[in-house]
Amino acid sequence: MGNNYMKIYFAASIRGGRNDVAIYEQLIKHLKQYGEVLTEHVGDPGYVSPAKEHDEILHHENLEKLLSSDVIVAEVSTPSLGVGYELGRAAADKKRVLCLYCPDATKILSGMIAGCPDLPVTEYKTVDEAKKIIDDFFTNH
Ligand code: 6IA
Repeated sequence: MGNNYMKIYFAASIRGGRNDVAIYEQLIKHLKQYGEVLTEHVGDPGYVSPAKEHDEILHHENLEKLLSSDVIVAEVSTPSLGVGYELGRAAADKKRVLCLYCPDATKILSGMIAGCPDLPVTEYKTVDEAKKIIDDFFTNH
């Protein structure tokens, strides 16, 4: 497969909480060897909130990117309505999806993600483990 030409949509929490942004940043950096990451801002610790009145255009632009992507990689450990919505749209469009989840007793993954056969979830404990899961996903598919 022409992995270098892949369009990758990386999804992770923004308004859901930015505690894991350093992880997102590292995962995005790693993903770039497999293609173009359409959503690099998700891993930018300095990303500044656009004003709420831009939400409509933000939704439109993100959805266009999501539907044009070849693969969606979502970091789902911090619960995010936006990520859940994106994953639902991805599943409806039969996209290839990888969900990465770092288990935490205080943030149990939604059953609507964990229980969806079109949204495979792989658990990881360290960023190195998550990178390896990404490598397997892109080399074995
Ligand atoms: O509900 P959330 O905000 O946690 O949703 C995060 C997901 O929705 C990410 O995967 C993004 O693709 C998308 N998303 C949500 N908000 C934004 C955004 N600005 N900019 C780009 N993508 C977004 C919203 C303002 C924010 C900086 C506070």
